[in-house]
Amino acid sequence: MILLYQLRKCPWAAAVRQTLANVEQDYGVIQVPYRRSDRHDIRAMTGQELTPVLVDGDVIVNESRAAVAYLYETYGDSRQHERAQELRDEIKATAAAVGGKG
Ligand SMILES: N[C@@H](CCC(=O)N[C@@H](CS)C(=O)NCC(=O)O)C(=O)O
Repeated sequence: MILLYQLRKCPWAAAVRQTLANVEQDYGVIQVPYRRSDRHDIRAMTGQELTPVLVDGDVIVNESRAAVAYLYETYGDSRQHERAQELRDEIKATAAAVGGKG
């Protein structure tokens, strides 16, 4: 079963929930503790404390755009596969921009 670790009212988690609805996948929600230092599950799985985190079997994805891209690639139709590719390109561009700052 797909699990979504999230904080209440998180807009990025809402984007992942909308994507799960778009690809018609059932999922469970795990609300993470408000305090970052209490998010032991997230830290153990991803090495960081930000939510959302999507878990689909052995696949663990943190960062909402990466989670949306994963869902569209895995469960989407051809139009959604194209959207996934656009997101992957955006993620790469962001990483290059952030990396270029140093
Ligand atoms: N770029 C990240 C942003 C994630 C993010 O900032 N999540 C917030 C919740 S909406 C969070 O975990 N904040 C940690 C905190 O407030 O302690 C993504 O898109 O997933």
